[in-house]
Amino acid sequence: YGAPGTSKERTFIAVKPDGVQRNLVGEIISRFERRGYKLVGLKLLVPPVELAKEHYADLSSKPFFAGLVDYMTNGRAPVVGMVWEGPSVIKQGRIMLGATDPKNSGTGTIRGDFCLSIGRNIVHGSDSAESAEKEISLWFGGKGEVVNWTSNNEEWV
Ligand code: 3AN
Repeated sequence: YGAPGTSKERTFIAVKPDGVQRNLVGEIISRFERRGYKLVGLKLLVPPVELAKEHYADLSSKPFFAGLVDYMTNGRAPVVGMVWEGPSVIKQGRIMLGATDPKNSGTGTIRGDFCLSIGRNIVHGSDSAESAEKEISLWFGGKGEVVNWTSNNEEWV
């Protein structure tokens, strides 16, 4: 399970605090469900500071890093973490999210349909197989937190 390039490929998708505040959790889950992807991990949490710092470690030298970590962890709204499974879900998940900066996100993408500002771009999605593996183990590291199950959809989608 989880191996990139297989039908069981997995990615980490999160609805960030602005997406939760704006009541877009259902909309975002629904888009992945309707596409045919399978939900195999789901949790609502205010992430600990250490988790957010590790999640965004690649951005630790950026001027917006401290603000980004605070926004993710200050508890004004939680984060919804998810693991989605299916063919090319890492790449397709990024396409469904749209460009990082909503000024460049196409209509029809989540960001292109629902937001305007890079600091409030609603969703996160793993950007590579390496990131997906790291982020899934970071956010869903506990035993049984990611669930292997058979969807009847697989015969039809
Ligand atoms: P993505 O979320 O598309 O992988 P990253 O990893 O470059 O993009 O950025 C992570 C997050 O950092 C973004 N989703 C956004 O919330 C925040 N961010 C990125 N660039 C900026 C910026 N110039 N100003 C404020 N926040 C930013």
